[in-house]
Amino acid sequence: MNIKINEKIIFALREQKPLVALETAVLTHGLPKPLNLETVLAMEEAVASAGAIPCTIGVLQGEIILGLSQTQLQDLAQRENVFKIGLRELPVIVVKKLSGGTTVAATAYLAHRYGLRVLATGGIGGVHRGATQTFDISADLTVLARTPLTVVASGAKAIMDLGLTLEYLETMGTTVVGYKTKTFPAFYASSSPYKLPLSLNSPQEIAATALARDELGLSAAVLICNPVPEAAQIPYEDLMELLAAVEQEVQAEHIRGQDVTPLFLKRLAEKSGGRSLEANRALLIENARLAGKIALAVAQGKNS
Ligand code: PSU
Ligand code: MN
Repeated sequence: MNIKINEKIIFALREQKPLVALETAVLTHGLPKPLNLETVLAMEEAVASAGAIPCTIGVLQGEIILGLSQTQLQDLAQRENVFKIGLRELPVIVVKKLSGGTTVAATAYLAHRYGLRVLATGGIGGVHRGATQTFDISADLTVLARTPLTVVASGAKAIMDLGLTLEYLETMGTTVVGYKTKTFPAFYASSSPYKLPLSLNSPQEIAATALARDELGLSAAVLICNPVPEAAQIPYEDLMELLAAVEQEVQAEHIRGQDVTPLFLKRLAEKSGGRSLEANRALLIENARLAGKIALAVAQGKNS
């Protein structure tokens, strides 16, 4: 199998060092250039500043790479014909020697398979608005339900139907908790009308929760919902107005499937005059930082 694990990552795995998996669909499809590369590098730095080791995952010419180097990240960020690689695309991408960014679903699967415990992203995919008609439900949700990682995100991307997404997470048995919050964050907005009954207040508490999950033999992820920093947020009401406008445009274009999320994000960036990009960048970095702290606490818990 064409899989390459960076030597630093092999060493860290062997020594049970704290590691944080980072996805690359955000690099190839989530953010515009040059913000995409800058942000992923800043996420890696945030993980490192918390005392953990970043392991960014993606595919270059059919080679699945765990721990992309800076040069490889530059390569992936600049390539034109890159795929958004979900779990089901992985085997074909490998055989056809194609390149692309891995979604949360594919990244979580690979991270768990090779022994990582923590993953950071911006917002997970979810149940899309209008899903009762389109059936558009992100594979992130089904993968998280069977992948025992700790995933740090600012909830689901706000372009989703957040209520339906929460219902689906519940049905699938994924643990959802707020980090120092009792509401489900709405990605660019730090809060939403959706309540979260359970919250955790420190990386140590989160690490202990992940260990308890493992001891119980539960197979789902623990999703840690970390709100975007207040200074960078778009207030929920403003966000809903922006979304209503963008939704109409997107519907008129009859876009389907994997292209829906990237188009939505792009249009929101335009309509918000770049505010959504600033919020996205800020939350990605803060999620990486928290994930680093959690990975450290998990490693310390394991070694004590
Ligand atoms: N977080 C972001 N920006 C993104 C994504 C996450 O801040 O672009 C990506 C993730 O890779 C996630 C994907 O898995 O969007 C979800 O896409 P879809 O809704 O098509 O499943
Ligand atoms: Mn979809």
